[in-house]
Amino acid sequence: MTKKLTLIAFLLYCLNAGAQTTYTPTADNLAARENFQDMKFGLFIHWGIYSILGDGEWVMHTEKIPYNSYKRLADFFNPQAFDAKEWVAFAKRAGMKYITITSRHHDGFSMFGTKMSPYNIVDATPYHRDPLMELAQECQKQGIELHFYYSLLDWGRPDYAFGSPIVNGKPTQGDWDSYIKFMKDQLTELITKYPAVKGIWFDGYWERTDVNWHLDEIYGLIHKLNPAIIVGNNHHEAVKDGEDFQMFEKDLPGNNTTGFSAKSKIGALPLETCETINGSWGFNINDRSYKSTKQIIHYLVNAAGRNANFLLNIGPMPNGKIQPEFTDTLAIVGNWMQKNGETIYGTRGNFIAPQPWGVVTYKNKTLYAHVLNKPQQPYIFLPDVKAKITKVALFADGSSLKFKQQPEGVFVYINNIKPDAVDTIIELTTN
Ligand code: JFZ
Repeated sequence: MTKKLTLIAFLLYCLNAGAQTTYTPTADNLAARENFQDMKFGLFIHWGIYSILGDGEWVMHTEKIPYNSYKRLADFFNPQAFDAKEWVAFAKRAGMKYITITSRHHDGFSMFGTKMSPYNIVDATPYHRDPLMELAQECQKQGIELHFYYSLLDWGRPDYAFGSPIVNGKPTQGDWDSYIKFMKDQLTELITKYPAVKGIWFDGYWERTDVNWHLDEIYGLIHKLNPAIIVGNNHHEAVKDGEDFQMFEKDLPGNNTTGFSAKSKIGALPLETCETINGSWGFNINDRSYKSTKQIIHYLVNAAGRNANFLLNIGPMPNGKIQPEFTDTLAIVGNWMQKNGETIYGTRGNFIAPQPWGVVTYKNKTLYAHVLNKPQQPYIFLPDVKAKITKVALFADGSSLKFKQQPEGVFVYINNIKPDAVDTIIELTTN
């Protein structure tokens, strides 16, 4: 009996393992993944016609606005103050290496010039310009990567069939094949028309787990058009075949404070976690729960220490400007990155597990211990350091620190140093 069960388990395992090995990333794709991990810090942007209402990107749903009424927002969307050059410069100034922007959110409005639907910024608004094209060109010019967020879920298209109606007037009978084709056509536009797009960030899968999303075809198409594009999906589940990175939402990998990261077992792919600068993704005029520079830096350092990128979100205003609370905070984060970026960019983490006092990143032969919380003891302990440590110094000024290496790990004595208010970085050199 047990033997039989073992055999069945083994066969199931083989089936599963087989399913997971259909996609073989190209060398370019593997290089793109490495590069992605080196970048560490990105800017997430939620911007759409919902921004006008200043109540987040879910406003159509939360305020139960019928689709046909919601669509009128397009008539007033005219972001005259939008300047792609400013946005890209702002991200760079903050120390960010890539931008991930909503090309189409759940409301179904395309923020780019698409031939596949008239419900897009070029054809349906008085603005008549394509901000994503301007952004793509500017990113290329200023040397920063661009990724597109793309919603699988659509709150208005008649061919998208909902499991249960959420928004008034939303169709429940759809034409699934037509909808899948529509998405493929739009993704083809996004990948072939916009210069230097390096990633696609899917969302909305969780709205219908009972349908066939044809992810194999969608991912296959993306990789056929450009094998180096990295694909991720915010499905809150274990990574699926054809994906190139794994994402976490509002949680550091391994944590589950949100309740929806339970099924996100950490896999072997590059990791990314996203979080909001206040409490909202899309512009929210009444949200003043701004995170401090210290909170943001800690999030970034904690992510890096867990081998993950940090994608920090802002919701620009409907006029195209970024509110000063965000630019002020991120300028300070940028100053910190200018000084300390060496201990973040290009590093890897999780070589030493997160400790009560903080985390460790490493690059080449150097370990960077980030002391985020003052330890009770006069020392910090780094377990499992097998390489011989030849020197330990304070990263800020290079002054040497006393240390003791044992088979179990390294003790670094920090009782004589003035701790940094944000992050005391200690550099350990190995031979
Ligand atoms: C999703 C979007 O719905 C949201 O608007 C934003 O774009 C964010 C980055 O991603 O957020 C979700 C998605 C699913 C759940 C929670 C938040 N969920 O299933 O609990």
